[in-house]
Amino acid sequence: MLLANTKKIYFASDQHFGAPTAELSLPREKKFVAWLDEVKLDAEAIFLLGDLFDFWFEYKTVVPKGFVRVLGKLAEIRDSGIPIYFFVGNHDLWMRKYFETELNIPVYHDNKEFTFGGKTFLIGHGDGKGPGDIGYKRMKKVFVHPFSKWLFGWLHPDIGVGLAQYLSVKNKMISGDSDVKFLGEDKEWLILYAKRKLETKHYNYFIFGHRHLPMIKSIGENSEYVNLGDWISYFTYGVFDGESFELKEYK
Ligand SMILES: [Mn+2]
Repeated sequence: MLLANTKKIYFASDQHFGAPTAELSLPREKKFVAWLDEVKLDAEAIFLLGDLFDFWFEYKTVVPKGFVRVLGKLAEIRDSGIPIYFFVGNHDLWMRKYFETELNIPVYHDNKEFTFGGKTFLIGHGDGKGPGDIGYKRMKKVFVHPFSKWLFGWLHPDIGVGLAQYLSVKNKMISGDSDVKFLGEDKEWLILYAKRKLETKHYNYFIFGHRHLPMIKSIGENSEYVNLGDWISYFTYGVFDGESFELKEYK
């Protein structure tokens, strides 16, 4: 994709809507919708890099309550012709076809490469990548196993969703959000993951969420690691104008 020279590509992640409660999440959701209203004016595409919801489980016919403002805004923007891409995070990995069928938004369950304006990007949520994160990796195997999903789907939604929301907020090991301190460039496992990738293939940008730590770090020649931060404490987002990538704070 070559960018028209007035257009931009926007990136945001880790909104965790619904947390810690629906009531307390609502002002953050409204702020994010206001941001979407601004970026739609010059967006060539919008990337959402996961954990949009603090918990999402996709039943065959039932849609979890809440989130109508953000879902409606995404529908409006997508219907206006702007492409939106969604990568699941560790909090909303049970997505199936709802975003695709209802919103016409593709859903990716793993990292994906893109090229914009001649620059190469590796994009994803970032959970379970690189060394470490062992407890979470083990849990993720259970989470994504078809049998667990089938079993969970048989729980009454009021029980299943209630239980999951409780665990999501209470249990940081399960959610994989145990450590939101920067570990240092030599230990930060998403940076190590990106550097390992660079050994076999060059990318200009590695764009991830998950760590909730907004940063841009040079990790090689013409190669940068970007973490988008979150919409809980930082309200940060990425913007690529065809030549360079910037991290900004929405006020
Ligand atoms: Mn997150």
